[in-house]
Amino acid sequence: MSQNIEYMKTVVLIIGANGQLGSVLTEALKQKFGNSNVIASDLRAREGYKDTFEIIDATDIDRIQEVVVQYKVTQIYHLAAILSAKGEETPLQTWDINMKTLFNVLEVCRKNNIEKVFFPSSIAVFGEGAPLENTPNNAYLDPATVYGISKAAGENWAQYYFLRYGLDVRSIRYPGVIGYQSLPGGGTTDYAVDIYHKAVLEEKFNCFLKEDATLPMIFMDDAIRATLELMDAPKEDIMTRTSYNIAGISFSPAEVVAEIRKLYPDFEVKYDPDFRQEIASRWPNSIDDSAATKDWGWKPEFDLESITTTMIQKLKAKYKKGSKNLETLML
Ligand code: AKB
Repeated sequence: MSQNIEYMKTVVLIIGANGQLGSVLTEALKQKFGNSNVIASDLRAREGYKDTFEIIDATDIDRIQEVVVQYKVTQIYHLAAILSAKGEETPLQTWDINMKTLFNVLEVCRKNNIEKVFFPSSIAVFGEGAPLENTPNNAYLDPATVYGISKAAGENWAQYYFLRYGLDVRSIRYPGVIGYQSLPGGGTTDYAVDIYHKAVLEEKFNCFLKEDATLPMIFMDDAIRATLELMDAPKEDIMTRTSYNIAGISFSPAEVVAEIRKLYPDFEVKYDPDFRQEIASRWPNSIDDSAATKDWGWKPEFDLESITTTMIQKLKAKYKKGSKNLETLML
């Protein structure tokens, strides 16, 4: 890698910038590096987005290369993927898309001496072979969804590019992410966002998981801060080149319902578990994130109570201002 990179300005490309995490991370990166140094990209343009946006289908390596050269990109955040529940509808297509887009990004990074790359992994890499409580970073990985298999393989490819080519790829295994700014899509943990929307709209919630299905979750602010802190850490401190476990908090649907009922005592919930319960039953209940704490100082700030009060306050304000059209209410 060229030594001049240290003196070059940082230009970030986000692939998958319209997604739940991508849309919020894009704003955080613009605050950090300046609006003109952040290139948002996705399959479709985002209505009302004011800064630089490029249409990129990440299965097309030439298109990624073109944008990297055009803007002299120095860092890539590759967030595009098909998630756990959606992925089960078309397993082979999910594998193709998740892996092809990752290989394309890694190859463009290698060929263009990209300074740093971020690749998100997930708690979906774990399966029955890992302890359910306090799942360690180096637990056995036997994922049972195609999304989990693609993330476990992706982590190893990330490490391969680091070991073989010195590419500075960094990764986090996200728990379910809960935020008011954007909507999740196609995940098993999505219920934990939807439930707050229903509470604020004073509608009944149908939960696709069992009431005691405890899963690791994280508030969006913590998830974004973790990503920025990992990417800021000195290279020599990054001891894990597959992916870091990070914990926020763990809760079950029954626990979040109890918390919401402190503010909405009449909130009604019906439990109607579907195939997503099967997926959730193989994922950890809680996560050991001591490697992330030791290497780059990770510490979550939000618990269930603060997540609930923030979600409800922010969503109430959004719904008050606008219609019930969720897409137009976000960000
Ligand atoms: C999903 O539920 O698929 C995602 C994840 C935990 O990676 N939110």
